[in-house]
Amino acid sequence: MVDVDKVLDEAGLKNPVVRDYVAYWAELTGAERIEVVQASDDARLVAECLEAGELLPAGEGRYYSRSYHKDTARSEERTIVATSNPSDAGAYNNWRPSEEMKPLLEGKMRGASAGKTMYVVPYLMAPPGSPLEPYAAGVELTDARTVVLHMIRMARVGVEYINNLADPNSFVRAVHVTGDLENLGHGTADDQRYFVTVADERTILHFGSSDGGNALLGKIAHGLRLASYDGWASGKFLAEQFMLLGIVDKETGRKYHVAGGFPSASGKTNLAMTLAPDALGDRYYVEFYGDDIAWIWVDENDGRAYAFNPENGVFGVAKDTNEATNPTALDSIAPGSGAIFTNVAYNEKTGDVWWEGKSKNPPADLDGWLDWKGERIADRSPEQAGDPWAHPNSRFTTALDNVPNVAKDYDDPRGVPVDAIIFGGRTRDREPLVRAITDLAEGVYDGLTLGAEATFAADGKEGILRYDPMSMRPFMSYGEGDYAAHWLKILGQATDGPIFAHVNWFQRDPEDGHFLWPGYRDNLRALLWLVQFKNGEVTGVPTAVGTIPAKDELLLEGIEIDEGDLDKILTIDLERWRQEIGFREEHLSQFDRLPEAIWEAHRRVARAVEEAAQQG
Ligand code: GTP
Ligand code: SPV
Ligand code: MN
Repeated sequence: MVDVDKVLDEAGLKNPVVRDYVAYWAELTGAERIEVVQASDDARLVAECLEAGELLPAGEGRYYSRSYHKDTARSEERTIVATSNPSDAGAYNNWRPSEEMKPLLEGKMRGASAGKTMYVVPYLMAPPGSPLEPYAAGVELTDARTVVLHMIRMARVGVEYINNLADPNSFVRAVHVTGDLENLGHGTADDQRYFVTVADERTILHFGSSDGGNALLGKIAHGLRLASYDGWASGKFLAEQFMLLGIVDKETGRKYHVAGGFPSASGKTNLAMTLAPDALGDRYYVEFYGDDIAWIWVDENDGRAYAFNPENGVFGVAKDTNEATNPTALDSIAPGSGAIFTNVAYNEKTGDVWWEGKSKNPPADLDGWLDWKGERIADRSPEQAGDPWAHPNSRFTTALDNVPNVAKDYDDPRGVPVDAIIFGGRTRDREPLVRAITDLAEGVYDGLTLGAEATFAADGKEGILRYDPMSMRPFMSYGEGDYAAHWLKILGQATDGPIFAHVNWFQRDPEDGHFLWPGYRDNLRALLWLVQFKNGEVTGVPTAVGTIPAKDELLLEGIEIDEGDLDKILTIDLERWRQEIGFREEHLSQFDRLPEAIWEAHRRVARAVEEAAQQG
């Protein structure tokens, strides 16, 4: 038996409620040792992981890890939100009663860490001193050392974040037990994996994975799923899967902040890290705040919406990250950064890493190269030759202060004022480059009808999106109707609120499939138009679905784009919009208690589309 008190005393962990919680789970999981983690333990833990083969060296101060081959992404079907109130059930949150889920998870976790160390990771998901700090403290218990290293990069870690809480009970209990990965029945009827957030008890119980958001519980389980529930229950804030960036106009000295929701793997990291296109670089500069989560509230003193990024690091998609698409990301994972790569291809002789799109072609010399499963590329059969080297969801993990354009005030507890909220999904047609929306209810309506093309288009109908409200579908913790009402309530408090917009970088040519818009760094041009529109510097072209840029209003200096392509992304395809309105009606009908203001916004947009189509 571990002497829990002794370990906690030695670590200076004083919060009595946290101590009881640690003791309870140490006993239940049967862990052989307990260790309390501080951020300063990183170097030692890295050395231990290298020694144990849990990490491999990937050049100076960079590391490589591989996860079990069936454990490479979040599993939405296995993710559950539990509470004691059945009316918390929504269309997407897989609601279950907590009285059913808690014993089930305790049963799976009982004795499951036998022989292992249980790491106690106290953390904070907010800049210290923030008004939302009472919702940000947590203690993750995990039996995986590499998960600890991810937490140290992604969150602020140390006992100081939980020792002096105003209410010693106000921390999130986040329990992660890996389980026997090879025997969990992944994808079968007898799947043993459960990723449960007991939202009204501020408890997270995740069993059966050591990958990404399934295992680093500060990020998605706490920072999004639980925080959005807390934000609603307290009536104080929104927690959203949004990136957050600043645009500095060096000529006027003004700075604008844009927050934006794009479904997973749809471009948040790339946008937040973007550099201005070369031709505009003398005047504009983009600052990085966050790439995946923003907490948003309204300050009653000045009536503005404020946001911060609760995370301390970046967990970015590796695929297609290269010098042209995202030089900032490459700098942030440079030698010496402490970056951890997961499930990319690895050269066991040189320590090099590679992923699809890192360079046009994979390394020509196959010597030493292993794919993400650890299989030798040189030994591939002709049938395997086309398989990707890296897993499509392979990632890099790096701390925020490695990002070269991170804003100086990224950890300002007051947050930054939000000028615009944008939504964007991968849509190959219909959605123009950008359309601005000035009305709050229409903006929230637009977020609720955000969608992306299903990438696995099974038996979906042509043109139907996988709707992903506000890019929160996988993280929704309570009913969508209540969620919409909460948005209207919070942002309704603003007297100087953000403008909304829908953006789309992914429109394609129906014939040859090429992207009509070059994307990446050029995306800043759409955002610049939006802030100019908000400032009244350009007027745009009003349409049934918002205001789009007039062609000569976009700053197009130095861009390479075909005239015809440009015309196409600046027009509204009314026939496709007419069809979309019908799909939206069905989509919104799933939601209980959807506010009448949202239905009214829907009817206004539907009527405008109909009228425009008839005039058309
Ligand atoms: P999560 O971390 O899963 O929430 O994803 P994310 O939204 O941060 O996505 P990310 O920025 O990592 O981009 C996902 C993929 O989209 C990457 O492979 C990018 O290269 C690609 N991508 C991002 N921006 C653009 C763009 O403007 N145009 C095109 N064509 N592809 C893009
Ligand atoms: C996402 O899937 O949206 C992510 C990665 O940001 S994970 O943390 O694994 O959820
Ligand atoms: Mn994400």
